Amino acid sequence: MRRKLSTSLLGIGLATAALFAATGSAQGHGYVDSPISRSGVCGNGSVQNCGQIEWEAWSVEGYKGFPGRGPADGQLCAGGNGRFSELDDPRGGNWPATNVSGGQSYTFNWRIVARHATTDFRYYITKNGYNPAKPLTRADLDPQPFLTVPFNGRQPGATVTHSGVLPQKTGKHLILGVWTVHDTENAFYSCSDVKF
Ligand SMILES: [Cu+2]
Repeated sequence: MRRKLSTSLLGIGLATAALFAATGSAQGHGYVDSPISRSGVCGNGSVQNCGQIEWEAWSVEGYKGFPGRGPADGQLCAGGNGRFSELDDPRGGNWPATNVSGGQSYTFNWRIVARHATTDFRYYITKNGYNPAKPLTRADLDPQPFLTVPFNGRQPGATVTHSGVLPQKTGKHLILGVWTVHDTENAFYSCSDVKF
């Protein structure tokens, strides 16, 4: 009886590992871990009840071409993926936020699980007067990214680090990082809550 139970548990474990491996190779990608993104705080357990994203912080993939194309307003942080809709929930403006300073250089970091050939990385930030208790829309963002890092089709490393100067802001803001893949129709979207 005991042996039978442990064998079936082993079977479940192997099935889970196989599923995880398949998902990882087919869809593995990346997310921002500095300043830590919503995917990151869900993945490391510091925020609870995030749903699926807790297990695959790197999977926020949507159509590329933001802001002209890409995910719909209100679905930007989940990259338009309904199964990650918890990322679009503003939680009353209470997502943990990384303290930052306007006008100072900041080191941005992506954790890359699958090193796709890359067009560029772009970083957008919310306008002055942004309300963190509302879902993110294009109208909430400064129209131009404050940092663009062209890759011209090159492959990134497993971690990617960019330095950029943060704009002058006050209070809570959201940084939307967009990693555009060169040879697919897709991009990765990553929302990081910050406080100036
Ligand atoms: Cu990928």
